[in-house]
Amino acid sequence: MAKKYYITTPIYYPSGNWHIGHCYTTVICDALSRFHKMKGEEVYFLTGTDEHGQKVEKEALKRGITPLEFIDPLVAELKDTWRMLDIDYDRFIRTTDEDHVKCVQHIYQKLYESGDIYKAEYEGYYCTPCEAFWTEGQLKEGKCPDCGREVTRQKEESYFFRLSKYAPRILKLYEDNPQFLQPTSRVNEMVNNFLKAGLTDLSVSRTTVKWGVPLPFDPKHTAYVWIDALSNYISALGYGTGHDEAYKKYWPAELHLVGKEIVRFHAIIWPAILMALGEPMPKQIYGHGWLLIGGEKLSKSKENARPELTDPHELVKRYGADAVRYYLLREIPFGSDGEYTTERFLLRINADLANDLGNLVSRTQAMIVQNFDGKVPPRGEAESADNELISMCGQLFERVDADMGALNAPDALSEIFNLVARANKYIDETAPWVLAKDPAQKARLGTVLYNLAEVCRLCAVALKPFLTVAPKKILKSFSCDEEAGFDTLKFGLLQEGAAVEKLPPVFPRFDVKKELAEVEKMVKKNTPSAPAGQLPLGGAPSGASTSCPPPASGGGVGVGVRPSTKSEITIDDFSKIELKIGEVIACEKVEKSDKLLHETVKIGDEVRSIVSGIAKFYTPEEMVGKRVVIVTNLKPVKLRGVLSEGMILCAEDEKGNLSLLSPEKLVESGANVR
Ligand code: ME8
Repeated sequence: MAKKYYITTPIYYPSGNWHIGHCYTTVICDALSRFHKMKGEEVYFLTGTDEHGQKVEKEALKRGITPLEFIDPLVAELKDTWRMLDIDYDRFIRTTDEDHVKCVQHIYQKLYESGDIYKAEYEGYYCTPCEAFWTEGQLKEGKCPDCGREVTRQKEESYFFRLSKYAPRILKLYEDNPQFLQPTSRVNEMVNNFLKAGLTDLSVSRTTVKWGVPLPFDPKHTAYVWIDALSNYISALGYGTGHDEAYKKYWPAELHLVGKEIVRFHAIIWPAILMALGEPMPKQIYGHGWLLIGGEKLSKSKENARPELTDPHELVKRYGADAVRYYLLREIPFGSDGEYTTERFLLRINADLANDLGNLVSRTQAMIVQNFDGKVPPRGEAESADNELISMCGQLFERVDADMGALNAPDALSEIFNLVARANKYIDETAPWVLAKDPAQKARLGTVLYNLAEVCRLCAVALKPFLTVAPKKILKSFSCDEEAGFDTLKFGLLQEGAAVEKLPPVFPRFDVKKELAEVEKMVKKNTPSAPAGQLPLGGAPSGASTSCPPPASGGGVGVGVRPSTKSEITIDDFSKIELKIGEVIACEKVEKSDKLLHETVKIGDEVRSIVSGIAKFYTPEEMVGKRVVIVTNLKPVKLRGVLSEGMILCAEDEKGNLSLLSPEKLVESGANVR
């Protein structure tokens, strides 16, 4: 029997002004869903919209229309965004769907009958944008601790869910199933910020909000939007509706992928509801990071989501669905935040898609057309120069599968593009244009071109879950089945003699300067006062480019360089220092230190722990995603008990301010610095 794979995105608030950050969760889920489908699994991929609640009620009232008249066009726009990005979901659920409403009422009725829901009076604070309840003690300076906005005081009759009762079972759930909540940092957050202190019962109904699901046992109350919303994961499968075949087949979900700000609803409230219902737990909740602009979450409410720069429709129209999907899947280290700028986006797609993959395909096809009349040449005998390339092809699926098993699309793509890079190097090593001049080398030329065509085919198949346009074009141009699955990821299946068509460039190469100038012009036209330096166009977040300093000991931190006076060294002395580019994939403060940050840095395939004395100049959030220069052969030391396996370099000004050194262009982590 085929393995089942049920995967969900959160359901989106119909807020409109969809930005590229909204697309992040859904594009990853789509890639995972396509990947598992290609493995032959029975996949159910769910997404949708979260339509009830005070926010919508107020917006509709303001416009003098009904909530549905307000929501419907926004839902249509979101569906259109998913169509443009080739999101292939199995169901788009709306919390206004009849079967969903029926399921929510069933859940409330069941919990009311079992005594897990009881009536009392709610007194506390409510954040409407987050649709979250807070006690006075939880507020930060009187504002919502999550988003920092105003809260309103509420006092009303309400039904409560006995959340407090489930705290010990939730803690045990985390302990017994380390995979349940990932990455592990989110477990610490849940335990330290919420569970340790004990949970209070949760107000789960409102009498002041009319736009919601009426409670079956007391219809003047409507359901709390988070219980309504979370229930979508099982209502979509027919739970509680009398038609629950899909529920029996697919539940428990393999994965709820959500943004990190909504982990607490998914990792505390949702398990407690399921426990109260006596239903099994989802296998994993993964709280991913955010797309940032200038170090802040890209967000409509923060007004950093500029349509000219971040509207997915505009981006897809200008650069294509593959480019947007590729950027989202490749650029942001999974689990961490990642800075979004137009420049980074363009550099990434130019470097990987247009240069590396695009050139490999077009060079291979051009040489086959020129030398073999547009037919795949005979494979011939492999020589030792071919071994490494062929062996990488043999390992491709296994490696990509391991990365996708860990939900790590950036690493999976990096495996595929390592093969592309190896093939481009193979072209330089075997110099087919030289072979082509010597008729005695025709068979060898055929073998080289066969191998290259095979790499193109294999990479196209492996890329199908991630990109939806170009891989099919590439497969078709080599006369291969566009619907090919992973069973075809074996070296040597390409048919000798099959027709090869020379494609026009599969990925256009964008002129970065020109694009940036055009985008800036558009922004300025729409907001003449926009200060150019604050637009997310350039390489680093505004106001926070590169920096860092050292504690005295060997490990850890950057060196301030002054025009000075150390004794002369020879080039041999200098060459003893190994410098590489690293990418900061996670960062946190070192406990009890106001100077030190602890970074996790990816250097090529290696991940290292580094401690740096830069906490006064950079926040951990600013550090994540930065590419920095690292001394990699420094003897490891422990700083405040934390291992430091290298030093991040910084410039230091006269006042002792530190600024990180970063490569001026986008350079892969692991690159040598010399
Ligand atoms: O939270 N970077 O809906 P939502 C990455 N309705 N992801 C981002 C992002 C950014 N800058 N901005 C938004 C809700 N997202 C609830 C969910 S589920 C039962 C109810 C992601 O429209 C965000 O993290 O505010 C979340 O995963 C998704 O967009 C929907 O957010």
